[in-house]
Amino acid sequence: MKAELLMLAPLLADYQARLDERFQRVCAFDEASRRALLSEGPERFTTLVTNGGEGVPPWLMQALVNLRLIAVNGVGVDRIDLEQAHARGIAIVTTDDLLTDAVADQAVALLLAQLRQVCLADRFVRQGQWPLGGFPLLGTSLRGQRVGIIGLGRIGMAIAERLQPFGVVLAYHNRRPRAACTFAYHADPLSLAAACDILVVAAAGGSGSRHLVNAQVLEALGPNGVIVNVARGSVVDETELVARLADGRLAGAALDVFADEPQVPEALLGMDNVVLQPHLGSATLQTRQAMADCVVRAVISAH
Ligand code: 8YV
Repeated sequence: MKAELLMLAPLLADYQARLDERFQRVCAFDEASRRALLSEGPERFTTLVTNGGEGVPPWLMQALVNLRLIAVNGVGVDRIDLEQAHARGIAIVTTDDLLTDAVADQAVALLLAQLRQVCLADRFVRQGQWPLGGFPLLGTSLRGQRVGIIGLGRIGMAIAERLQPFGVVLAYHNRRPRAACTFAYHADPLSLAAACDILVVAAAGGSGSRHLVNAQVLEALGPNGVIVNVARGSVVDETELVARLADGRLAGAALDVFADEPQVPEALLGMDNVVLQPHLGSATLQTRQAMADCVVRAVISAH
């Protein structure tokens, strides 16, 4: 009899198949099936697989009284009750550095897409507008822009390294200055925003970074400012962001993440100055394969 493995998020099929050789898979991808587990013997699970966006609902974690391992197909642990995991001795494995390059690539892609209006111009061509007259708007050059990175961890640093050859001026905010880093350090996001044209959000999510980019920070960034967020929607006050994009107090945004995914504020959908993505930072085949392989190995080695 195979041990049961609880899946709160799917893996790529080939990697799921490797797990299926060893385990009896129980999928609970939505709220209703997770609630149903409560009356179906939740104590039988010792291991679960989830991803960064899903985490583990606290009530489910409480019900899984024999849980020993949470394998995260991602790097974010902001939707996992770390205190409870620690107190109960539940191990958490993440995919660590495997998605750093993909997320950093996505940040640069989104920034360029926003400045050069790639999505807007694409819509212009598709809608047959070109023969009626040339594209009416000019983009913004990246060279010379002052780019502030909020959260200069692994992903933030990888974004900075990619942006350097574009000739930008880099600065950052972190809880602490990064050793041997030559970019200007700002002890708070407000001072960083006041010194920048573009703010790239790369900080980990969770209560510690919630609304780090608030109304004051957005005000300091100003009407020519652009925000790129590849981290978590929770780091930015989304209501403020949307209001400022709508009335011109902010120039533009490129967003891979949102406060209440998969819900995207309706107002954003009609704006030409935003680029919107459905949380695709790590979504390359190569990266997702490497991540899934890491998850499979972690789960198998724990049994
Ligand atoms: C993943 C993420 O796409 O790693 C994370 O925390 O948010 C994403 O990069 C997500 O975990 C889906 O696997």
